[in-house]
Amino acid sequence: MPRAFITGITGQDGQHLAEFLHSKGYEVFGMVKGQNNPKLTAMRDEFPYVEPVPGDLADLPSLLKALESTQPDEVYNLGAISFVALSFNQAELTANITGLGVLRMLEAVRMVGGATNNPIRFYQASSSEMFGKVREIPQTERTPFHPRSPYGCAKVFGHDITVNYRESYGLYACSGILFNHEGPRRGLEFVTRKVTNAVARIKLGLQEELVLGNLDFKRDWGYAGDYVKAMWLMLQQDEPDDYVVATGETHSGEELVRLAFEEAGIDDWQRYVRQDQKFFRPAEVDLLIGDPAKAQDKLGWKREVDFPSLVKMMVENDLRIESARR
Ligand code: GDR
Repeated sequence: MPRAFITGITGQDGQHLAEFLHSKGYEVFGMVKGQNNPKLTAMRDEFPYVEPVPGDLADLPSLLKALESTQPDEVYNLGAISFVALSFNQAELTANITGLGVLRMLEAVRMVGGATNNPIRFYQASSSEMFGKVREIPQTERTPFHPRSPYGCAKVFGHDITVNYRESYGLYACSGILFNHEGPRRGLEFVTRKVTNAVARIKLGLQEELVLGNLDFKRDWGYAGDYVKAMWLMLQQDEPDDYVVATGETHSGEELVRLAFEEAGIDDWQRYVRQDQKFFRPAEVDLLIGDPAKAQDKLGWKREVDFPSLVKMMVENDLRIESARR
């Protein structure tokens, strides 16, 4: 049975990846931080096959112990402070966890190593936020980075140090540059889920308005369930490499809002939406659109869920959840 170790197991991608690897016959270990972490109980209920392992990306000895005790074949580093807006307020913490956390995990992988004929394979969750103020359209693996937030800066460090460990020590280390990926498991702080949840609540008469920040942005949005398959495929190749994972399409914030309201049968969405400065960021990423050609050609990866189907899936899910709460 192959063994996978995942950081960020309680997040959206950790859940999808655990489910996917379990279906492939993996033994799945999930790193859980803190004392009496409230997310642990929920994880045990929903994913009983995931074995929790204590550890923290801020603490190298804990990572060493975690890898020594689990002896994984594959390590997926999905753990991070992942909310861009929060990173402006907690920049140092973001640099420590989202940036230096990658270095600590790589160092643990290098030191624990794995069997000589079967060294540990490492996946780093890199992000389209590294492109920030984009230098090229569409963005590829060769597009220069220009991050626009402490989060983006930390992810650039994580990406570069992953490439550096591969080149310096011959680690099988891959960096997946994933564009935005969403779904029913997305946290309510992110714009897609915030919108679909508010739409459901407005439809059911539980909420009167939806307050947002800047809507003049464009994102390449895909479905998280599709994207975790690309992570796994990267670690099954002969050689480690870096890949952009994206849909190749871009949609505006306004389009997202309109579609979500329409999905719930509400056409006059402007009546319900208000903008507030408090949701604007000090610097914005205006336009992201990725070119997934390399992932398609070399990994044979392709997205299954398109943007309208994604919005529909999320609105339907929130209508179900919110109706049950009524
Ligand atoms: P992003 O996702 O920053 O792209 O990073 P998010 O959904 O937070 O923001 C997308 C865009 O929406 C605008 N926006 C708002 N965003 C939020 N969260 N709340 C609002 O009320 C709101 N109003 C407008 C934002 O300004 C932004 O332009 C996500 C994260 O998952 C990262 O961890 C990941 O690396 C990247 O995607 C790829």
